Amino acid sequence: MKKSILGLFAVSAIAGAIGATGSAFAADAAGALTLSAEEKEKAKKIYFERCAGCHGVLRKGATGKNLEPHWSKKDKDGNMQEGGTLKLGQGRLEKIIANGTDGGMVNFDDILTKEEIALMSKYIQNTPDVPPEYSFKETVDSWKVIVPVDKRPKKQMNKINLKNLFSVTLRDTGEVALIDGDTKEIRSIVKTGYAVHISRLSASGRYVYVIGRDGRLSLIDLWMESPSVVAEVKIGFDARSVDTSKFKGFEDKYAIAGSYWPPQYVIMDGDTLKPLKVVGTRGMTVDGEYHPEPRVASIVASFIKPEWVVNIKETGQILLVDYSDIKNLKTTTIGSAKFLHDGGWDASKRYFLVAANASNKIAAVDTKTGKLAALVDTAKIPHPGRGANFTHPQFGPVWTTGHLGADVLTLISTPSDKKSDAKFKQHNWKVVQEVKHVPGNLFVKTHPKSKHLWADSPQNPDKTLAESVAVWNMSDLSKPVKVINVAKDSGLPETKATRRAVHPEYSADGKEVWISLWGGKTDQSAIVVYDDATLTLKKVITDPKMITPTGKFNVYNTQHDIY
Ligand code: DHE
Repeated sequence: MKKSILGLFAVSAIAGAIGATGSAFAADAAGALTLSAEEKEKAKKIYFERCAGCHGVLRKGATGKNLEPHWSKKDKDGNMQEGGTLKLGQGRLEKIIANGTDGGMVNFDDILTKEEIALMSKYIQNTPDVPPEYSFKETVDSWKVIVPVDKRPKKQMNKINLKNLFSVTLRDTGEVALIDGDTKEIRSIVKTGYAVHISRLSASGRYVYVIGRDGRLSLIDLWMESPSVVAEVKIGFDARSVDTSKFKGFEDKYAIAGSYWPPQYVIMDGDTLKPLKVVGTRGMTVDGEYHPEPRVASIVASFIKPEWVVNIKETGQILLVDYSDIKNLKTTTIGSAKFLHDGGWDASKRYFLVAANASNKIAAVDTKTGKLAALVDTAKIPHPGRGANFTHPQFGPVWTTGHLGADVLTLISTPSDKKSDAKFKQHNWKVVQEVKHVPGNLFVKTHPKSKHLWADSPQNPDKTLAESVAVWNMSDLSKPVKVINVAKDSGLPETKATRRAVHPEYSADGKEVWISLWGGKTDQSAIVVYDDATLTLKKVITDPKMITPTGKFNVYNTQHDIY
């Protein structure tokens, strides 16, 4: 898979390569694998930034393959299989890291130097260090209230139309840009954690919660004259998810953030981030095996119960965490499939659909009954983001996922209580259509007021495709109505490196679609805004401070889970 950059979705085909070398374990002299303290520190940092997301801190594998020096396991027929990085050896590992594999691992030769690739190959043949735990006390010690609640404004002090504000991740600078959706002006740039993953909103829409990959959670008060961080806490060493309490009576009361390492989630006060409880997620997988690193993937707040849906990646368990009594926390554990990643609500917001990406399945949980509603087989490596809900002309309400590993968008029929939808019941939880797209898709998006469905393809190895998005008219999905080259439309000078067009996001009124043009750290990046009705370019938002924009979160749409 040449020339798709970022290793963040690296799905290594190392296991596929086992046997190809035929070499015995420890082909390299043990001494040759010894690293100096300085080399080890450097390798650890690269591993955390580039590899841990897919392969896990303990290297047991998830989206990416197991990278332990030696592993053995029974295959489905009960035969013992053996493998590991030692068996592959230095030369083979260097090739895999540099060039990627057909199994989906991207090439790193344009991110890492030759020396760094050699270093990483050595590093992963050594036994993984087990990182330290992170206690409740340490969480509390990291907690800072920068502006106490009684010193905060009693009403909105700025003139921004907050509903249409966008919180935009500036990935490589550890910041978010707050961009006015009406004027397209950057209102403020706020320092946050490293490589922020997502922003989520409080139920009232006043507070933005921003989680960094380094586990730093920042709380931004949008009512301040210049919106800025009012509280911060570090919830772990490696994190991706956050949400808030959205059930009636609990608005803005609690926040929850999930950690990859240590595997746990933390419940906090919504307006101060004061840590209230930490809950570990180690335990048994859906196959009945103990896992030491079950990471917290997506979290979503229910609107119909005081509950969060917390998806545990490695175990395949979906937790419904009842926050009505934090002291006596009640949790429903629903077994689904591995490895759980991202997902979103269906149109009724009763069912949460989450990708079990290594099983090529979508798991749907019924949050009303607290039971698994369906496990739907899909094409390879579903990656919905939050998915896209619309009414299909033939099959009624559907939820859509894209795929990293397949050239389709999958449409799944979802239940509806409307009398007029009764005729679609027979299709519920079935794949009703696969719409032809290209592989390497990360995010799909639509809006209740739109007739269009947008899909990106930033992980496609072809530069032109990675820099483009496709748009369908939902009344005829036979082919896209338009494929838009976002990099060209940006008017920015051509670069050798790919500038990925990623993460379509609608404005609050559903009339505009914002796409990030995600260039390298030293390239000029932009947000390119399109008119959704005409599919024409409306505005290019660019600025020297616009460095590596990725996710964009419109306040109103994120607050109400509109997608
Ligand atoms: Fe994400 C959502 C994890 C790489 C941009 N990403 C999520 C969620 C998880 C996750 C668990 C769901 C959060 C939720 O809803 O609560 N992402 C991971 C990884 O483990 C992975 C594969 C590797 C890593 O090391 O992080 C990864 N993600 C990426 C990227 O490379 C992206 C494109 C750019 C970046 O930020 O580094 C990226 N992920 C996003 C975005 C969302 C997201 C924009 C939110 C989508 C939305 O619309 O809500």
